[in-house]
Amino acid sequence: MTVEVLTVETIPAYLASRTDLAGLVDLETVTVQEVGDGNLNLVFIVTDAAGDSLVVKQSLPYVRMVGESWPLSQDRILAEARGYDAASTLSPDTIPTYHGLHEERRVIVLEDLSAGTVWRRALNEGRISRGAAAVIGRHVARVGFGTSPFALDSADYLRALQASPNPELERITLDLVFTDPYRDHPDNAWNPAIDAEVLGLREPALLDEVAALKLRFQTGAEALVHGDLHTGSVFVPAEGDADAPPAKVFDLEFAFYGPVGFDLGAFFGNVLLAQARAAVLDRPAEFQEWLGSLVAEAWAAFDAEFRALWSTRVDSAFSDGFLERWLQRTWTDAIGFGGLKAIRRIVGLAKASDIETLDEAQHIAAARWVLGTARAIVEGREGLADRAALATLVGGRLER
Ligand code: SR1
Ligand code: MG
Repeated sequence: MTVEVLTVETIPAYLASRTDLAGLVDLETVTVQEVGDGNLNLVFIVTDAAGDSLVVKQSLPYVRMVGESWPLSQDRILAEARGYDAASTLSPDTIPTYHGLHEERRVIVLEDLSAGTVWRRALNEGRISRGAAAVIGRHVARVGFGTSPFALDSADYLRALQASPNPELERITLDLVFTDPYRDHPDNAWNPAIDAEVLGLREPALLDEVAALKLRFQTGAEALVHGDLHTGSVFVPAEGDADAPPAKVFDLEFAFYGPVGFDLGAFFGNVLLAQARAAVLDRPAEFQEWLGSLVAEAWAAFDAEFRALWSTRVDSAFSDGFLERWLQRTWTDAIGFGGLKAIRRIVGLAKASDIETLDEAQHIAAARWVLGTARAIVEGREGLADRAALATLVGGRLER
């Protein structure tokens, strides 16, 4: 099914038809801007003369970054709506206020957070956002716990799992993260100066690790995960806005039942990109040290929140001893996924501005560092038992 695509011109009439949204903005005075800078969708900010605003997001029937030659079902907005429904209940303060799904038009409406900054942009500018990584950790713990068999009895878990298919977007992740960077593919692209590092990714020892993580992604249906929790899926407050919450997670269209470590990994992999950028730009030590603390900050918040929720689990067969084992497994998954998430942004389709906006010499240095470090993490993840071991590996490579 394809539904009519909204435009800047048709948004006011569309909102007028949405009596459930009456009063959120004054439709007599609104201006509308299309601001989608992601890879997939249309995003409109609607602002009235008094400054009240909201976001209208609609899935396009194709992949925006490529165009109509890559059709993609508009049903992905249903997956995003499921993600917001779950997070609105389980972790309302870590997401924008969600005003619901209009299924017929494949539209969701959200609080406008554009007074803040997408975190990737703030990182690219060298801005410190204290407390944002902890928000990510808490968010992942709450939604991860609350949609898992730890919080749901088996029938509810199975119902939730079966009600949450997102096959087309999972396919994109399987191809772009776990498959294409490790083979010849027309969408891959990299600077020839890093040929050796890229082609080295096809060595059997690494391919075996990629295969193990791919299967974990495909079959580890632990909880409803965000599915694309990179630094472009997080808003941080504008500089100097001390009253705003430290971060909000958005863009949940990749939500699916998967391993909880996948979301933490997406964040970790993108921290690696930010670290590479900061190093080649020789950013101030305070900024680089703060970047180096983000994985530990996110993990500590995740760990603390998960442990706090553990006492509410529905099945005492999930023992305290098992929790330790599960957390360790989740850490190992997370750093493995993080490595692959970093690699895909260097080699595959859909690059990251952290690296792409550097000059050529910086780009080559940063890309080479990311590939070498990410690979060392993926291959060595079982031995990187804690945050300190990872920090030592990453920091040691940064200093070289
Ligand atoms: C074709 S979509 C490309 C990428 O954009 C999203 O942010 C996901 O990361 C996806 O892999
Ligand atoms: Mg996105």
